[in-house]
Amino acid sequence: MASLSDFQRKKLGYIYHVFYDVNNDGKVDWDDFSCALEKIATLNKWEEENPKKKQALECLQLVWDGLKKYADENSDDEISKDEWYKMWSDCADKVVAKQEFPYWLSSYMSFMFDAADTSGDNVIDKEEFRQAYTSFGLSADVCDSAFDKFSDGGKVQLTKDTYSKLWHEFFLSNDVEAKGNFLFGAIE
Ligand SMILES: [Ca+2]
Ligand SMILES: [Ca+2]
Repeated sequence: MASLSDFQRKKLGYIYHVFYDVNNDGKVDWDDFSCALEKIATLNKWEEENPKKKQALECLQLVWDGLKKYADENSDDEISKDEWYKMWSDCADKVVAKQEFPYWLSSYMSFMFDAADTSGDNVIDKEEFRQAYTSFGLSADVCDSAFDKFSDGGKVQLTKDTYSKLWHEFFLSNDVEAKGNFLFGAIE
């Protein structure tokens, strides 16, 4: 079993709290995905009956089912932080070898990209990034400086390809200088 470095644990612990445990009750369950859906609907100004909201709900249900299947060892419909680390530890080798993420995580990546790209031009600009991530509780300053880091001062556009590359770096890299470390704000 691959074990995670302290740096990887730090990154994974950070996103567990900031982007998965959305309602901040110390565990990850369906309620968190439900909260995330409401945030994303507000961000994109979707009315209750907008078909995009229904599509987003269906996507999040697939993501949650996938996450549960991989991580919820004791089948209590919650992903504890220990289960979260264990899942990452177990899949680290597989992922590194194949450079391929579990399908639920790839779906989630694509979903989060589209959710933040509110103008729909397939690029997340600095303002869209700030709006999306402040809705998850980050400060505007943290968002802006993170954006400058991973976009190399705005030189690299945040397209889906760039996003995917940075996303992989975030989850896999042990390099503290890797740009992908900033994709979700500041790890501290
Ligand atoms: Ca929670
Ligand atoms: Ca569990």
